Amino acid sequence: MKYTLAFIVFCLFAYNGYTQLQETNPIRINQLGFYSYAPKTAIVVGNTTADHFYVIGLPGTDTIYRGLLTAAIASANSSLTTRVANFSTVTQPGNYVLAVPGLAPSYAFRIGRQVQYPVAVAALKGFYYQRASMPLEAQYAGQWARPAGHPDNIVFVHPSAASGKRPAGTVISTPGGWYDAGDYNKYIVNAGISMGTLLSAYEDFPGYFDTLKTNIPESNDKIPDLLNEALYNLRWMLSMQDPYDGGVYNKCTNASFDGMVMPGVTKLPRYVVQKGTAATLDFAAVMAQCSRITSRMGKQLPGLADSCLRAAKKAWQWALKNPALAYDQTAMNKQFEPVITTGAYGDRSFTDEWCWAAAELYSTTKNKEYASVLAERINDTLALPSWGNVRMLGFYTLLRNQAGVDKSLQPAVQMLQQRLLLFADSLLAPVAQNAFQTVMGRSRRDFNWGSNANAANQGIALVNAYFISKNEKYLQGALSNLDYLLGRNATGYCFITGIGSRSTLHPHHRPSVADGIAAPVPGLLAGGPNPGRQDKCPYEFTEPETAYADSDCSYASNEIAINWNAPLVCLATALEALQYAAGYSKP
Ligand code: 9MR
Repeated sequence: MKYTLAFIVFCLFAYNGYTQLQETNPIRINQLGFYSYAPKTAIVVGNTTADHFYVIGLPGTDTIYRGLLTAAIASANSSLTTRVANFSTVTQPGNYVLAVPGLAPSYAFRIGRQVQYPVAVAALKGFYYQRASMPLEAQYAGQWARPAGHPDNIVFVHPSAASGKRPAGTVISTPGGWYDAGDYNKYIVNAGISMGTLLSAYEDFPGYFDTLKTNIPESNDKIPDLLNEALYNLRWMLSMQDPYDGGVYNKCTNASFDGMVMPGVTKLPRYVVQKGTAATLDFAAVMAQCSRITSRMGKQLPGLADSCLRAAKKAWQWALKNPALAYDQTAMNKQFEPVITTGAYGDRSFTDEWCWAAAELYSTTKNKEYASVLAERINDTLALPSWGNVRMLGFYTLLRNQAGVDKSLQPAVQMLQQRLLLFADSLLAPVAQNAFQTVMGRSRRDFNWGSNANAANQGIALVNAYFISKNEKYLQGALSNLDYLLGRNATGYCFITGIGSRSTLHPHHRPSVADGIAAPVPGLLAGGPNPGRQDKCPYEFTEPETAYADSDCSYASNEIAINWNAPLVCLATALEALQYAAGYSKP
């Protein structure tokens, strides 16, 4: 269908005008695009008098679809009002813009198969750019190549971590692993949830990951790249366990944060600090999960599964002797020197870590010892995973590995399935009233430090509900949150560096700030709207869903972190892997 010449001319004019403007486009849309047979929604923000919208094919000016905007919806999470443009009936593969008379057209987007592949692969590659202790070479890192930083082969045992065989000042070696975030420290608690999330993605879709390549140095070996990447961090984690007692240090860290410089510029002393229950149980969980996965890869990874399981069991034993040892950095600093001021990840409740570690160890060994701890925890309340609450990772694992589960646990596992579906239903219930029609934003509490990880983790919970029920409504919810992260949100940003037309450009990420390259390191998920604004930086907008500053000052809304990237990898790869089974794409 052709539309009127006047309208076409208007659109093109507005489009050219728009590309010179830096302000946010009022049409909020997934900036990558849509699977042909999946739901397609854009959100028009602000007061528009037009009632119609148009989907226009590119290149050219053909109006492919004309639709009605809904009535205005007042957002519960800001003072914005929105109108919804649904164009799910457009299925023809191609490139498009969405236009509303009187407004600049949307960014161009694609309809077709594998449309979320760029974000899936970039988010996984993001971990490579976080690697400590090795140079990033141009053939893998492109313009973001850099020398190695933080060798971590001379690391001091901090007085808080002293033990008989390793007194304060002992030198140990804990090289490798990923930098946690925008800073250059390495924290076991946060590595734990990140690894658990990535390894779960692998366990859910091993076939998909067999062929997913990220162009990393290990890409030509016989191991999937997701596992290659995870193993880089796993080997570091193994070195964080005290071999004499099985306890695991909380972190490998500077005393205080490095300045905004490239890795390796500062050569300040590094320490391992205090062992703790959360770190040790998270470690046990990751090692048990990795053992289960790599036990089928004895040829490629000889001995690894056994080493991981031994490390997991040893950590578990230490935790039994120290069942609730919190990492309290303030208290620690009153007692020991040097004072440590880097991130704390100071968790104080451990029932969730016990649950996760028990679930992983049980699923790997089917040993009764772990079953009994699991039985105590299996009816605990469901909550989205976060670094301070990892219970759900244990539940996902249990559901995934329920074949052969002990009879005594079976009724609780059945119930867990039903409870997860109810949890997922509670995520879906408010979507219709949501001004952005996403699961994200069901409550103002969704917008905290690292809010974008909530969006991704909600999506993963829904994917798990889909595994149980095969009900496509859960995947729609998951897709709505991927749309959110890719631009259908109150800020108008795609929150993944290097993806989409208007994405995060100035993350609080030391290499991106210091490397002298205009474009940020790609594939990294910004923290997202956080009205707490703990960084005290200037924010143009301050309401729950708009409190986001694309500025490297803003560590409370614009840092990147491995525990935010990991659920993004998991969500994007799940949808890519499921697109055919769900009928969203035709092979
Ligand atoms: O993600 C963490 C967030 O939940 C906390 O509120 C915040 C303050 O303690 O710390 C965040 O984690 C940071 C960590 O402590 C150090 N590396 C950067 C992390 C992301 O900002």
